[in-house]
Amino acid sequence: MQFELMASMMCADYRNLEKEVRELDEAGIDSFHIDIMDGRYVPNYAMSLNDLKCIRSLTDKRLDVHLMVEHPINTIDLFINSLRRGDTIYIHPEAEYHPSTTLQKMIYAGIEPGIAINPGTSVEYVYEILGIVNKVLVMSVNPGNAGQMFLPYVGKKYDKLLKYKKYMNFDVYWDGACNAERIKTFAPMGVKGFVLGTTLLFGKEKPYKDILRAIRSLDI
Ligand code: S6P
Ligand code: MG
Repeated sequence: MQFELMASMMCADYRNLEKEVRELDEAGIDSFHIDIMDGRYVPNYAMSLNDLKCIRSLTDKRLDVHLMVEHPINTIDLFINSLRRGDTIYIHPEAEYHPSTTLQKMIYAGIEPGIAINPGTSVEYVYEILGIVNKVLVMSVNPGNAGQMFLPYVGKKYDKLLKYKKYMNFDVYWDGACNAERIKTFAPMGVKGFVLGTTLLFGKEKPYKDILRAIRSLDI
């Protein structure tokens, strides 16, 4: 079964960022997930624009930029201008007065428009903009940190989104506490890709290529 695997780079070893990117690239990761935080929308700082530019220069794989910032319209051009056509930016609709304006800017620039939905945000809240995004990133932990516990109540959100997806044009992605069991359950339901962090990919004793090979050969 085909599904995409993304590496959550805030979990990488920053003493060796270039080595990390090259190993993940060679191991067959599909894209690099870049978590940008402003210390206001979420109580943390993770990666910076400079980290993003560094990773963009080291790989030809796609980048997924997950903006956990207030009013992304104020800085969206910095991110658009640092990416390539076909890369993705996710914004949190609650963090923006006019999320559709920000998404439209991405569309004009050839960036894949995405939204991220928090565990406490309903599918109904984002219903209108589902029609203009290509990707929906469902958070199964609260945004702000890696290594958190899975919140099981988000499961129902996938059912709803996958129903809407049948007559709209977006794909559904998973972010937070992703393990092999969750891939086995949700990939066959139609979830297109999974962000891998500390739960499944980083800080293990095994090489990335072995971990990714094991995930791709799961019995699904
Ligand atoms: C959380 C962030 C995520 C995490 C990722 C970590 O704010 O958006 O992308 O980095 O979920 O994965 P894990 O397996 O440590 O929860
Ligand atoms: Mg993320």
